[in-house]
Amino acid sequence: ELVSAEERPSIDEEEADAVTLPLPSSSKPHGDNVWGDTSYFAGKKKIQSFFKLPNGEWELVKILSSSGSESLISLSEGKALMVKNDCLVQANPEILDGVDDLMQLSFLNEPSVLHNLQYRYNQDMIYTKAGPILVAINPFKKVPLYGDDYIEGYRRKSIESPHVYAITDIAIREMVRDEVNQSIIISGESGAGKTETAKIVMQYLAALGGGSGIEYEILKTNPILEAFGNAKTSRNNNSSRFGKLIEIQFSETGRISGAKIQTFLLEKSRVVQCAEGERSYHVFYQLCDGAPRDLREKLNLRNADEYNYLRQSSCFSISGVDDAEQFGILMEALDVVHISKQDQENVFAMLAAVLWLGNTSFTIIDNENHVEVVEDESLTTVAKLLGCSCEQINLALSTRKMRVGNDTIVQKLTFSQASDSRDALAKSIYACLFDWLVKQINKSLFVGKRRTGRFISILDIYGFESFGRNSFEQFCINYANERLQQHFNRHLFKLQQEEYIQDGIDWARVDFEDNQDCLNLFEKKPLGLLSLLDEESTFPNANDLTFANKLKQHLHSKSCFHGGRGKVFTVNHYAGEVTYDTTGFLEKNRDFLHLDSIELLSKCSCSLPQIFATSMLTQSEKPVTGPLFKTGAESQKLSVATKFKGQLFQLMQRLENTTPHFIRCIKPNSLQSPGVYEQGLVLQQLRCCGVLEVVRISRSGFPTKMSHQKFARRYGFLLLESVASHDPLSVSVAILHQFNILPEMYQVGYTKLFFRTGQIGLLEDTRNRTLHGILRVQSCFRGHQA
Ligand code: AD9
Ligand code: MG
Repeated sequence: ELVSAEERPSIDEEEADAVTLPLPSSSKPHGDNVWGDTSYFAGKKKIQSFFKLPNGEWELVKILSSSGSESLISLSEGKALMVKNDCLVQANPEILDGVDDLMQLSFLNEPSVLHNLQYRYNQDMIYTKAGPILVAINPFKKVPLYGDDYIEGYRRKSIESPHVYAITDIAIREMVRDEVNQSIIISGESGAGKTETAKIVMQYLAALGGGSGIEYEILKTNPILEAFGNAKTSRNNNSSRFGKLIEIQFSETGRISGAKIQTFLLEKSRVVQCAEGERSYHVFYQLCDGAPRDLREKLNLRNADEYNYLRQSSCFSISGVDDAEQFGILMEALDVVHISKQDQENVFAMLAAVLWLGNTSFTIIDNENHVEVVEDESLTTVAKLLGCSCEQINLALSTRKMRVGNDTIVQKLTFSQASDSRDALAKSIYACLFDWLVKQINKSLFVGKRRTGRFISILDIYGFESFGRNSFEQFCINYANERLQQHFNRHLFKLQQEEYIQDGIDWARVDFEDNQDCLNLFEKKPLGLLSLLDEESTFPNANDLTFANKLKQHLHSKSCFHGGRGKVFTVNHYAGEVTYDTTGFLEKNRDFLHLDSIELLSKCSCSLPQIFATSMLTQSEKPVTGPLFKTGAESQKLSVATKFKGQLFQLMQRLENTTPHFIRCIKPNSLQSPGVYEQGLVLQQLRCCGVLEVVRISRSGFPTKMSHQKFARRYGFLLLESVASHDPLSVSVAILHQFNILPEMYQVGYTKLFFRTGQIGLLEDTRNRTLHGILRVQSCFRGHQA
């Protein structure tokens, strides 16, 4: 029950202290233990506290007695211990254990947040709000939180605990209410649960906006993209090796009308090489295990362990996964998205061609190490699957045509050059196949006329990566994450604060970590990481070492950059330092496919290789802003990094025009096991994605806002007494008074009203109840008339 400001009892000093943030104003969000300000502990009798154990984990302990600078605490196994007060960090009262929004915690130190999340996680409450964002901790087991009953519960708002469904519901409502496109941005480490979360979002959207049947098609894109774009890695048995943005389109009546998928940076290298214990893309194993007999014969298929590309990592199966069964699911899904049987067979033929290509071998034909392709079953099968002759393949892989003046000369390749060109061809066929499939799916999901309304985009993109050895892939991924982090910062911190200031409301600035310096390090022209990489990639005699030296020469003065010995350099990312090894950078960035190979594909009699060749050639003819590389005698193409940067800019532009909703996925352990919660691992992820700062800023701010006009229009009809003046501001203020909204719960700006969390919810409830009542009365009335 709300009481007006006058009636409220005054809060005495001691109580007021307990509800304010225990944060010294100078504390910085990052760094060790900055949240654990123990001065608040000193001299106060609090019952619970956190004590750091020798293994670095925090334990919740009881304070038995406290004097001066020391306290007697009781540990879980019943032991009592005398410790210095500065080893203790203030815990929240038990009544706050497991609150569903971290904003409700009185003490927002790291151990308190960790404890709260763990408390919930132990009871399968894997979702927790952190102010405006949703934190999702991977349960690594089936949790009873999904399905029709839950969907219905969230739709009718009879269930209130934080959930992916709840955040998706908000996105739908805001799309309709504000007529603004929405985005749901899911981030987190590999294995944290992004892809599963994206599917849960889609499930809810399909349930609420379904009806036309297209939602079923949209859901069926998941098994297809996962078969072709996911693989078992050491971190996740179903790791997405590409980024994905799926835009779900709605008609004006709120029904799903179509969808569009955009993918980013597929990890091509996995097709020809993968680490011990990992696998190549799922689809290869599914095909080898699950293809029906006639398809096996047509494609001359063998078992997975007979293909070099699959054999090298000595891992063929994933526990709990039946690849043959998955193949059935894949074929069914391909039917649903209208890929014809003929096209499906063509797709499988390309997969088989890639596998057989990996089995082709070379013989040395002269004493200069030049080679020819061995004419064996592998070669004849590839030729048959692509629709060309063995000799054409031999020429494409073992020689290179060069332009010298007006003449074309043919140069023979060495063993390692020929192996590289074979692998490059295999990678290109696979990458083109992936792009072609996405294009076909998009055709099936897009019907021009239906696309008149709004959309909700779901972004599932690889999170920040830092491994023992970091290569070009991590370089691109982490760059993408810097951009996303800036988007996140801008929305949650910058825009919010700027808006407060512009609207003239009372607001004490809160500092946040700005990553602009790091983005500049990547993007500055001509002396940024990407420009220097592109420049070095155009020099024929450059190598990974000259590239590393060039970076050190030009960037040594930048605060986010540190040169290392030899081929390494370190970038100070928002989420921590990462040391990159430049080995392979230039080659991966150039991503050569020799014109000879493109020509080979263009001359094949099968349709897909021809399409791939055309797309490779036209891609290079597009107007470009970055440097061009010669891929062979004449063809030119964009560098991988430049293309990726372009895609990212486009992505950011698209997201910029939407209302974002953020879901941060957290991996509780590295074992992929249920029930294990490693505090250190969780803490590091919470720091990386700024969860704690978000809570801090949201709690001290006014996260909900509405213009005076909109507010007056939306709630004006609830006024019981007429207002003297009808201008929106007066009406708004009258509403606020009528509902006894406490003065500290809102701020009146020049153009907008700003509210603390939860306040608008009260008004919305009343509005909905009133509208419901009016509708009921009207329908009763109509019933009587009839
Ligand atoms: V990667 O960056 O693509 O390597 P993701 O996408 O973050 O990664 P993914 O969604 O694939 O992780 O989740 C990894 C595994 O965790 C899944 O295969 C499930 O076994 C498990 N998982 C994730 N979320 C849930 C869930 N809500 N319920 C049950 C889950 N299991
Ligand atoms: Mg994934």
